[in-house]
Amino acid sequence: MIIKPKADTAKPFDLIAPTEVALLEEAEAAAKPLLLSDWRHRTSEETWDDQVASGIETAVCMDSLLVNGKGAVNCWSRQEITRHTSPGIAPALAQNNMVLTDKGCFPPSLFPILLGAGAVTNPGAIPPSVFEVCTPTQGSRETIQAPSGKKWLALDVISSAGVGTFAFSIDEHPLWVYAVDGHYIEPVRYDVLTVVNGDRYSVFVELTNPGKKNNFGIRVASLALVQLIDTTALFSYSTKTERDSSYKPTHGPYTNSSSSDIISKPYTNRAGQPVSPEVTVLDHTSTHPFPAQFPQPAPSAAQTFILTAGNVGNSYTWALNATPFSHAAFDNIAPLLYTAPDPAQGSGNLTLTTKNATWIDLIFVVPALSQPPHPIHKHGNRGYILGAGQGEFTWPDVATAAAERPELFNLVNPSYRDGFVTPATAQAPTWLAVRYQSTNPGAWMLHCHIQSHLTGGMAVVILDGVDEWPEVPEEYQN
Ligand SMILES: [Cu+2]
Repeated sequence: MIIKPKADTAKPFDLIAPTEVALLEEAEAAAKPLLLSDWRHRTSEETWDDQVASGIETAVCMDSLLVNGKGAVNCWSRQEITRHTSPGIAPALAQNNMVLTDKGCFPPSLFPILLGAGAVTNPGAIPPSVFEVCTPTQGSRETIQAPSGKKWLALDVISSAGVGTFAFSIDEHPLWVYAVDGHYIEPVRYDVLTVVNGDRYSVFVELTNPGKKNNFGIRVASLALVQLIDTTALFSYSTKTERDSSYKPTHGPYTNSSSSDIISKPYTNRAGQPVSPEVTVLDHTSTHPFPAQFPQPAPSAAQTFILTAGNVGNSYTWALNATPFSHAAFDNIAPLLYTAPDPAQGSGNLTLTTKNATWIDLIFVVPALSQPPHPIHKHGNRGYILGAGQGEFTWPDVATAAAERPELFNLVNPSYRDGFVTPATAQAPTWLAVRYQSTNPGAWMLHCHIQSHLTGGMAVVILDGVDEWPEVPEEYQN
């Protein structure tokens, strides 16, 4: 489903190529979707049962990455697994005389060690196909064919991943990012995008690569420490050498290791890491809305919620705000929308209450070490990413923090998104500050977009603008 902007919406295309605005508009109107996803052969129910039986988050080990639903299981050689094992996890593996499995995953027996004393786990309850045995498959490969004779192609890069954070790039083609999460930004040009679950990046690709190559790799590699996995799709177009005999469209069965028809130069290696210091990588906060729209002077927050995120008890139970969200318990009560809470009643760990038209600060604090980034998603409206930092969030609110550490905040033109990624924790806790205006009265989920974290309880409900909730008509009440 493509939602087009209103006709009078200002577009930032003259900041990309002032003399080619019409060409860019034409490309935008013909934008092609590029859905990135991860694929697991076990169903969600089987995965949940594996997790309960083993006490280990088995959902994190995938079978393949897909581009527009196409791909194949691709088993890396032992040499490639060894070469690309992240320095972030190599010492823990070496200390315990372990290596990544044939699927490129953490060995299940590493989890009890990472979880520490008190964790009740049973790695033996996990079928070998989940973490260890890699069985290659044949599959199809997506080809993005740019129309010939055009200067620009627009792609909507969408992550529908359950788990993975991806490094995304097109060989030899920098990406002009002009919209994120369905909102125009001041255009920025990068070689590689870091794409988390639920992200939408609209990009222009300039079709002017000199030379005679016509096939370029579209690279998608997981950045999660927990698994080495990648895929390659094909980007193909005709330049003026349209009848060049070297141009051979490729079709038919495909495994990732058979990408010998792609001879273009990648920006990233198979672990998603830049191949040289010159390669530029877009991170999640370095996009700024076009036109600038954050009110000046910055509004002050009527309420600040400090949410403590992380594992609770075992590796598959999660909380966004100290208490795991029980989907079953919320299924068994009357919908929260039916009764507007008393604004004076305040908030609990799992239901936050706001008044309409007020500005709200959400501070996500990740106190535990060795945590992955959490792509937090808010339903109902977007928010501004004001700042992030390493170490404890020791202040009562953003105003106090920004007065003391102004370099950690952007209160002028902050990134405007509906997903907000907490920084990964290594040796220190981290935090992320988001501000939004409560303008959409209703009961909205705020949750981690990693599917297994959401299933494991990493969610709260925000009851926005409760002072403006309408009466629910009686025929719906009963
Ligand atoms: Cu998460």
